[in-house]
Amino acid sequence: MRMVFRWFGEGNDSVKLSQIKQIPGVEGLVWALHDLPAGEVWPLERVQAIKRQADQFGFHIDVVESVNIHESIKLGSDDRDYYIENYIKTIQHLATVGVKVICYNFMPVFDWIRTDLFGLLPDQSTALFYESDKVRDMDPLELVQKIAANPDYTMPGWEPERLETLKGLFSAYQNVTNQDLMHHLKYFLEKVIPVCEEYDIKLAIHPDDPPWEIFTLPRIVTTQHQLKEITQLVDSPYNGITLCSGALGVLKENNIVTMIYDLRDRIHFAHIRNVQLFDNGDFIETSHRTMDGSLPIDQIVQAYHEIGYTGYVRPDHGRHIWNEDCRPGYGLYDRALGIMYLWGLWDAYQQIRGKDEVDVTNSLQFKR
Ligand SMILES: [Mn+2]
Repeated sequence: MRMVFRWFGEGNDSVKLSQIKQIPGVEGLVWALHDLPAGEVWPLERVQAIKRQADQFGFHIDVVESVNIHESIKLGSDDRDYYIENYIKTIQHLATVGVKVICYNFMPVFDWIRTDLFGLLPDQSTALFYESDKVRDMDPLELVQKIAANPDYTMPGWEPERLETLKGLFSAYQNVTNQDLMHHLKYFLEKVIPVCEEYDIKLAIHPDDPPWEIFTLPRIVTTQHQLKEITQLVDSPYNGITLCSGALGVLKENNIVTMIYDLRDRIHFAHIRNVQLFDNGDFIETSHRTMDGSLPIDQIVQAYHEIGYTGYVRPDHGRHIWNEDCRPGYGLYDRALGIMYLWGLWDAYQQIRGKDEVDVTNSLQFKR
């Protein structure tokens, strides 16, 4: 596995590149031009500026997260070809600096959703928290208004100008079924994947977070079955996935270990994090350690080791610890601890099994 670290850019992240440099085994930055709205072409000079920044510290910028998809593409609107053309231009610009993987998502309207950025864990650290009752009982417009006014509610990815268009977006999606959304994804992939093949950049779709229907909007990236279906929409190795253990793992029927074996040829990017699930559907993010949450992070890393995974990995969200002042979920300390846990597991499996003796035939014995 090749360890990378998400960085939001100069002036947009509390973590410095000099700090990331001191985390063992981190070889590259996961980046994006976060100030650009979905649908715009990423200018070549801005892409090259990131490359120069990373070069100063010896990091590669192979992985981009995310190049967001314009709603017109997800809706299948008349103007979608214009935005697909822009996407293709961005892919061509990213190829000039050696980008290898683009993570993206296909969630209508909302990016990921939580109800509390600073949910309290028993050790007094805080983390992102999702309370299902709060989401269920709330009108989406009300929720969005609370986001602006109340720091207890947040949905990163929301810009004020998008809030104004929310009503229009909801009515636009009113008659879009899951099947329609899947067709729109297929249309997009059919246009873009040949370009990816030409420029040697792999697409990696991120699962919906959380992976269930919210506010009656369609959702198509939630289960192993759907991920498999998506990889077959255009049957190319360049049409792949970001296997996010935390996003998928909050749905109890999702077995991350089984998914790793089933989707192994199409996993181009792995997000590894743990979550504590509660019976009522709430969840809170925890440290990466297996026994701190509900997911078998040890078995997940073991599965990656067994398949001989050589793709990119990043720790996902971390807790906020040691009074760190940072972006929610993206502090330095807990993600660095997470990386050391992942390396600890990886190195141990490497020592025990030896890469040459990896037996992939007994892969499902770790099913949980
Ligand atoms: Mn993720």
